[in-house]
Amino acid sequence: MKRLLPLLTGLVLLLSACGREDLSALNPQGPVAQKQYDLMKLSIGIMGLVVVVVFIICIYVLIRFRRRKGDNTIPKQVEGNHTLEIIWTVIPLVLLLILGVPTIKDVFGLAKDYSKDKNAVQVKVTAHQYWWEFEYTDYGITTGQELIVPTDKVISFELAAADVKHSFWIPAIGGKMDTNPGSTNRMYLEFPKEGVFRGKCAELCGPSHALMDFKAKAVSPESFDRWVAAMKAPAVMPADAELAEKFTSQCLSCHAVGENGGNSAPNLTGVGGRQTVGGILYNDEAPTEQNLHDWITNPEAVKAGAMMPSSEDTGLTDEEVSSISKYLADYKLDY
Ligand code: HEC
Ligand SMILES: [Cu+2]
Repeated sequence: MKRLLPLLTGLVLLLSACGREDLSALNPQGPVAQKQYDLMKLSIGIMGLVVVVVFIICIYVLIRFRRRKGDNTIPKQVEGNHTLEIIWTVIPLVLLLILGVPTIKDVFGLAKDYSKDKNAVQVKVTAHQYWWEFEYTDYGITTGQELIVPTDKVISFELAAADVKHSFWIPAIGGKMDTNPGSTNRMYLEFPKEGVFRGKCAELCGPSHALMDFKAKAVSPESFDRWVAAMKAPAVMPADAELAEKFTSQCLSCHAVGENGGNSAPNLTGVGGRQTVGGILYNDEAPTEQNLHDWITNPEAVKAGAMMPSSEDTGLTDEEVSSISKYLADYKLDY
């Protein structure tokens, strides 16, 4: 044990340093995650209690009734004991009831369908290799990588995948739920606290599975309304006409800004205000413009298997990549 201690301390330090602090199901930031956490505590508590009691009895019996030196008599033979049998049948039954009643209540409670609720915000989530698309069906807007939600409403999710199976998970808020190609799953979440919560794909889906992050940003109701309005405002295109033409022909075949463009890649409206580029290059670790430049030059180097051409493929010069990066970094929404 003495020799293991430094190792254990090291491990605890290492694990606590894993990633940003918001990626923990053990630090719930909303009612759904709280319920799930309470169930975990209850079941682990009961299991722990059983283990401790059984071990104490076991060790006591081993010591108290061990064979002593020189004692060769056969112990008293016992067969059946009604009192004991009733006790060890009733105790597990009671424990299972304590565990079962809240579990069943919460499992059904958390499956509540808010898809017809006029007060809930409906969000259609589509998981792609390796990015997330969020469509707000009531507002007619779509965004990528960053889910913006108001703190005062239930968010009702309809989950699906465009290619292979993924899984939608925001550990601090609740989840997780599979997103399947060809069928939909539903779940709801609530975000009572303002803040940014990291989401993860929780189903091995390809070489960049571990990089398939997204952010859930919970904002005040007023801020959410401003965000919706800003998303619906006319797109801001590059000021330089030549650059706007390049951007349209090379990028908007897949991406969209405002009403312009395609829908096979993350919507880039307000991309400069996102916390990350590509879900994984943090804009507080390197300037947004730098991250954009790295990404646009060679997405494959950031995320193996990313379905976006490099600047070599599209024939953009480094200067053009820089100008596009500057334009996108400056493209922020006020909300
Ligand atoms: C063939 C379709 C396609 C084309 C063309 C394309 N992209 Fe992409 N782009 C994608 C896909 C797919 C992703 C998401 C990749 C991922 O995260 O795995 C992406 C991601 C991005 C992101 C990150 C978005 C975010 O929210 O973090 C930026 C920025 C971007 N592309 C800019 C550009 C620019 C600029 C061009 C033009 C030079 C361009 N893309 C051309 C498909 C494309
Ligand atoms: Cu995935």
